[in-house]
Amino acid sequence: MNGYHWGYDDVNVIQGGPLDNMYRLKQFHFHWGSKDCAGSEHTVSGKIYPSELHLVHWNAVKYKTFGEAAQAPDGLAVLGIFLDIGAEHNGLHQITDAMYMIKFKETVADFKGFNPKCLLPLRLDYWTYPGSLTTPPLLESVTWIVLKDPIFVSEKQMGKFRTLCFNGEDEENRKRMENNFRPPQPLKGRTVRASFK
Ligand code: U7Z
Ligand code: ZN
Repeated sequence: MNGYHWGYDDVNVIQGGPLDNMYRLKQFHFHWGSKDCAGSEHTVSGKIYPSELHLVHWNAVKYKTFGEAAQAPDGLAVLGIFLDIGAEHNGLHQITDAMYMIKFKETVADFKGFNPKCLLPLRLDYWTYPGSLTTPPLLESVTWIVLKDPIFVSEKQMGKFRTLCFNGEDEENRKRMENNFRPPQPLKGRTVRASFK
């Protein structure tokens, strides 16, 4: 016995590339606009995408908890994937088809057997740089890995994101969940490296 036990904790992980350790998936989420001309948090030579998926991973080799990792420079690794408008995305259906059930704050839906690997594009060319969380507390603990190739989703699927609300079902004023992105920030001397020529 070597004390190591393989388990589900080791399924949704990323390693290699700019990462010195294995990073474990904590959560994933999307940012999007009210219209297709806004939504992504990264831009490519000025090009803005309608949405950006973030697969948030943490260094469970070096740190005991996600909270501890979130405060260390090598604590988090977020894989960013652009969403562009095209044909329907089969992998995304399980998510967009559940959205009517979770329209309001604090509503939940059963969600089983989903592997976010189905949301990756074929080619995994990426840019990488040391950066921060894009929401408060904006901790500078993220190795960003932003894929060059977008995935394509239909306008109808994108529209389902925009039916979600920040408010609860019983609240008077409806506040649509949209434009939940932070615009690009100055590089401040950081270097962005590409995995490809
Ligand atoms: Cl985990 C933590 C540590 C210290 C102080 C505050 C926190 C905290 O509560 N959060 C950090 C951000 C809440 C959980 N957080 C996120 O889940 C999170 C993860 C990724 C991104 S993003 O940069 O990929 N958009 C944003 C928020
Ligand atoms: Zn995010």
